[in-house]
Amino acid sequence: MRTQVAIIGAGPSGLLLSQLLHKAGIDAVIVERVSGAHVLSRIRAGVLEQVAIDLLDEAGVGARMHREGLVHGGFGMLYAGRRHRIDMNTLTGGKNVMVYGQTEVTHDLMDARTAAGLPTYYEASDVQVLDFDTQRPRVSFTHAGQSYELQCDFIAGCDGFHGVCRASVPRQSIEEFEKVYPFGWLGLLSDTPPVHDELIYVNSPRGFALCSQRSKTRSRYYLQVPLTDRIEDWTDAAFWQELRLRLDEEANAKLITGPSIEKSIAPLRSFVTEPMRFGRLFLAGDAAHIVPPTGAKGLNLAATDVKYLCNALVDYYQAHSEAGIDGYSARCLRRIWKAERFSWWMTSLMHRFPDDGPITSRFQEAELDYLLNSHAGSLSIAENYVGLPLDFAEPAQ
Ligand code: RFL
Ligand code: PHB
Repeated sequence: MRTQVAIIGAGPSGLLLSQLLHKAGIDAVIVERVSGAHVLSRIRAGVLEQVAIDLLDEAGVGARMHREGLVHGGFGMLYAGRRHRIDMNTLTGGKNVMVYGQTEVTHDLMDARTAAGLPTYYEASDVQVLDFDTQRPRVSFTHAGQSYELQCDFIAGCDGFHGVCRASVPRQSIEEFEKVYPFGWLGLLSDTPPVHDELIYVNSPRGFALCSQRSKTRSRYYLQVPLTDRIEDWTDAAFWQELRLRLDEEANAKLITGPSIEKSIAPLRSFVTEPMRFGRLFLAGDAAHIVPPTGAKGLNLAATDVKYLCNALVDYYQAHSEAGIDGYSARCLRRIWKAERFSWWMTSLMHRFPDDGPITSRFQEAELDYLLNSHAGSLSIAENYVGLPLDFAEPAQ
């Protein structure tokens, strides 16, 4: 079997890359470890930046997102019992974000791939990426009891944080930067109307909370919890009770509770791999970097990595230039570090850290007071939250 680009992983990175390559006339085969249904069962991101919206349009899969997604021009920040609004739209001169779940994005991309009749091997086992330091990389895997070898020009490692691609790179060729946070996010999804028409990020003495949503009838809430908490110990009633203790009166008066349709605990981590290219293997998305979800950047970064990679491959095949490929890693990392910085900073600003004393809460309150009452401070939050442009801080040619 032969293709131009072998894509490992059918998450948002792999699926979006395949669709952008298809539009550019470049062949790709996707090899995914789990079933399509399993990929769709993972409840994750909910907020898309303008850059990601544009890329989904470019990939030809934006129609349902524009019909069903919710455009948000601002969000709330609650601290010291007071709620403030960051008016992203006004502050940034008209930019918004789109609330549209990762599950829906993935669904739309999968449907487009199926409609185009493009090959994806779901439930592939023993996936190995081979010879990527030569001109003839290969991928081997087992599917439905049969062994396959896929020959290709390039391998795109879109297989997430626990994937095989990053793990296959010789240790001396890679540097990893990591910070693990001493708490997790307990998330609950419910078919109840959202408590507010915009998201609310909460810094409370009992810890961080987030009121998010998927639609006008489906809510997503998160609570900061100790890493030692187990999901079995959190009943729905306990979740709603704790959420109430972290919200303001106005939100509590509007909060409608109901049975959860999903509940899970996610650890928080900042992680970056340098570089992101190893010969003919490219890492993209969570395979190369993780952000804590506070800034809503993970899926958006995955989308922009994939855009840079697609551009580099188009340059290679159409203009016979290796400049894009050679510049891929540096270009991605410039953007990634800015989003990593913002996500780490927003996490530090909004959470309670177990080893910090009361002085840290006062520092946080003072910083929030400053930021939310200063045009420059609010603009900085807004500009980062809606997402920096694709070519932000690119060196002049
Ligand atoms: P994924 O989604 O992990 O997909 C990787 C795919 O690779 C497959 N795989 C393999 N396939 C073949 N062979 C192997 N050996 C393989 N090993 C793994 C996996 O099965 C999987 O299908 O990575 P990708 O595509 O890079 O996408 C990244 C995003 O999923 C992630 O960044 C976001 O979900 C992060 N995130 C958020 N991002 C946002 O932009 N906005 C948000 O609001 C937001 N909220 C969140 C989040 C992540 C969260 N969690 C649970 C980590 C909220 C949460 C709670
Ligand atoms: C979500 O809706 O899942 C979500 C929204 C904003 C975040 C993180 C997660 O910052």
